[in-house]
Amino acid sequence: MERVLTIAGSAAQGSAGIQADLKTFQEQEVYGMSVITATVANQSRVDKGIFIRPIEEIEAQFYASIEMVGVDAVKTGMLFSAEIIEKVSHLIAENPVSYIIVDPVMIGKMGSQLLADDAIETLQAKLIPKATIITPNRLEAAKLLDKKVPETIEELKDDAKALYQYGPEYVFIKGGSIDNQATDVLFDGNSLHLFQTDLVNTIHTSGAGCSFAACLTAEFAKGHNVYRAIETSKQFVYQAIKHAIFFGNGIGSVQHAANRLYREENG
Ligand code: PXL
Repeated sequence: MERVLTIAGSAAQGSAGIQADLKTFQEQEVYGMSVITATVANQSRVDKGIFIRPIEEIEAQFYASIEMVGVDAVKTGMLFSAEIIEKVSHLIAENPVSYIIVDPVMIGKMGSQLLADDAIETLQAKLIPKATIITPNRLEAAKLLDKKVPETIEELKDDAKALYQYGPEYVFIKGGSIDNQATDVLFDGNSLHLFQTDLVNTIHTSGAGCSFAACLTAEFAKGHNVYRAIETSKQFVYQAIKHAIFFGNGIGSVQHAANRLYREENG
C-alpha cells in the first residue's frame, strides 16, 4: 500500500487540516501518516484558538514516519511560521520523497490566520522550489506573487506561469467560481490546462482545499500522472461539497466519504 504523509495543522472541528487529509487518504486507500505543526480550535469559550507545536516535536514526528514506515508522497498544509517552513524544507531535502504536494494555506474558512505574514517569503524561497506541485487558491496565488487577485481565466493563466518561476514542477491554481463553473488552471512548464466542473451552490465547503490536495497526494503516490490525479481529485471534492454536512454552526464540512457513499451518482 502506498504510504503518504501530511505535514499540517490539526483542525479540531474535523473538516480541514490533518483530519481532512487522513480521512481523504483512507477513502483513497493509501496508508496515511501525520506530522502535526499546530492545533486550530475555533470556538467561543477559550481565548486562544491556535497553538503552535515546538520544532523538536515536528522533527520527531517526521522521523517517526520516514524512518519507521517510509513515505511515497508528502503533502504540506498549514506550516504557520518561517521557522517551521525552514525546518520542513530541510527535512525534505535531507530525506528525499518522490512527490511533494505543497498546499500553501494562508487563511482558514473561519478566518484563522494559518500562515504568519513574515513567512510568505520563506515559503516561496525554501519550500516551493522543492514542490512537485503547488495548489494555491486565487487569494494565495496573489499573496505569493504580491499582486492583485486574479479574476479571469487569462489572469489565472498568467499567475500560474508566474508562480512556475519559483521552481515547482507543476502549478495548479484553484480559481473558484469563474464563468459559473469551478475553474482551475494547471501550468506544466509547457502548456496551460483548464479544468472546469459544475458549481455547487453552498457555503458549506470547509476542508475542500485540504481534501483536494490530499486526494492529489494519494493519486501521485499511486503513480498516476498529474492530469489523471487532478481529474480524480476534482471529482472527489465535487462530491464532497455536494454532500457537505452542516452541524448548525459556522461553515459546514465537506463530506470526505461522499465518493464512496454516493458512487452510483458519479456516472
Ligand atoms: O482550510 C484550511 C485549513 C488548513 N489547515 C487547518 C485548518 C484550516 C481551516 O480551518 O484549520 C489546520
